Amino acid sequence: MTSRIEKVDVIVCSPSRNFVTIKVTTSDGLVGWGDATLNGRELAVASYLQDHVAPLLIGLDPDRIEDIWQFLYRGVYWRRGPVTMAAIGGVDLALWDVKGKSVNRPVYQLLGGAVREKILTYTHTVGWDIPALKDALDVNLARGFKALRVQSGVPGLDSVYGVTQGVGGYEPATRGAYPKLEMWDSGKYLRHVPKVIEAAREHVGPDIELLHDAHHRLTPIQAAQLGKSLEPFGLFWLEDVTPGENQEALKLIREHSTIPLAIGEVFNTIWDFKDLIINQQLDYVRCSVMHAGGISHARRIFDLAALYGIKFGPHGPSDISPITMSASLHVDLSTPNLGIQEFMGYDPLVSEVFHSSYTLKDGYLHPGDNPGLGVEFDEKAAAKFPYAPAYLPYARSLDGTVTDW
Ligand code: EZ4
Ligand code: CO
Repeated sequence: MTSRIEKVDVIVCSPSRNFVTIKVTTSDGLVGWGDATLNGRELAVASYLQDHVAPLLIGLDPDRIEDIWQFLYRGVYWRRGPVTMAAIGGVDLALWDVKGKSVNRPVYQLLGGAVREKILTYTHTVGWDIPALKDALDVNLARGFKALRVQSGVPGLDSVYGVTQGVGGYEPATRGAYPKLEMWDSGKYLRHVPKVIEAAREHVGPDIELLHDAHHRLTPIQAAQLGKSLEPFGLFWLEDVTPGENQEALKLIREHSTIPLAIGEVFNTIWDFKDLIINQQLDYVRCSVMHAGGISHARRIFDLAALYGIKFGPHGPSDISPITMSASLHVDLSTPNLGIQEFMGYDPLVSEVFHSSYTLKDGYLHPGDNPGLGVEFDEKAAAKFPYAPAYLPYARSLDGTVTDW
């Protein structure tokens, strides 16, 4: 007898930071877990799911993942955008988890099986100044990482995205009802960052991959200058140099630099990437597997990229839950054109709620062989950590103008 979706629950919890989790229960008694976290807009996605999606899912056949995806995307007149696509992506993840559990296989086996033994991974390395950065590089090298994202403070600025000044890991969102203001100046950044990357390269030697994220801050010509100035240091990629809305900008950067470009952690669909891919204006597709509509849709983007020799490097920050992290790993393990996987890591409280089967060894991740996605959500533990408003910062330039964070 065909299985049916019997129940859909949406749980928002905050073990150190907010996560939106979907629970799909089937008439066979299977439970699938999906992640639909959108940093700073968690309740919008939760309402989208609870009020508008959950009622539509009841009674559907959970095996029909693609048909449900089409129904939630094409079947709704108002399409695309981060809230919609996180919601659809979350449902997609939960349904893949159900399917894996229904046949007792890890999801990567259903995607064609492993095409590699392990997944090259990079993590964040931050130091407010260059000596602190060198210490942080040593710590991450000792942890076994073969690839490191390098970010530092900028003299004359009090705070910089991606960097903490005190102890403890970097977490971009801060709790409270109002986003924190950070001041920004691209000139100061551009004059300083080549020294940082040069020092990092000197420190780690030629065989460690280094990455850097400009976080949408630059104008096209500033980005071209940055690409040129960082070229001697052999970066694996330079990420999000300009805001994603103006895709023509990357053409200009290409004319001036051979630095590999990664973009798209805020993109949601294949349509956001289409022109960049077919015009070969990027080298790495950066979307998260959940924010780009889940495994079903993200894989289509990665396949399109493969036609052009473009690789993918899924977004893996602390603000997507371990369920998306694991979903990425199943895709990474089974899709030929993987470049690298981001792994920012989580606060220890997160593992009280999310019990994950993936492993990290010598700088490589593996999703493990548990059926489904391999992450179980502990509802009792989650209840101890209720939603707490938290927002990403926003930025103004030194004269007070709102600018891109
Ligand atoms: O700042 O996910 O490459 N990674 C990143 C992230 C983003 C956060 C924003 O919520 O740029 O750390
Ligand atoms: Co980024």
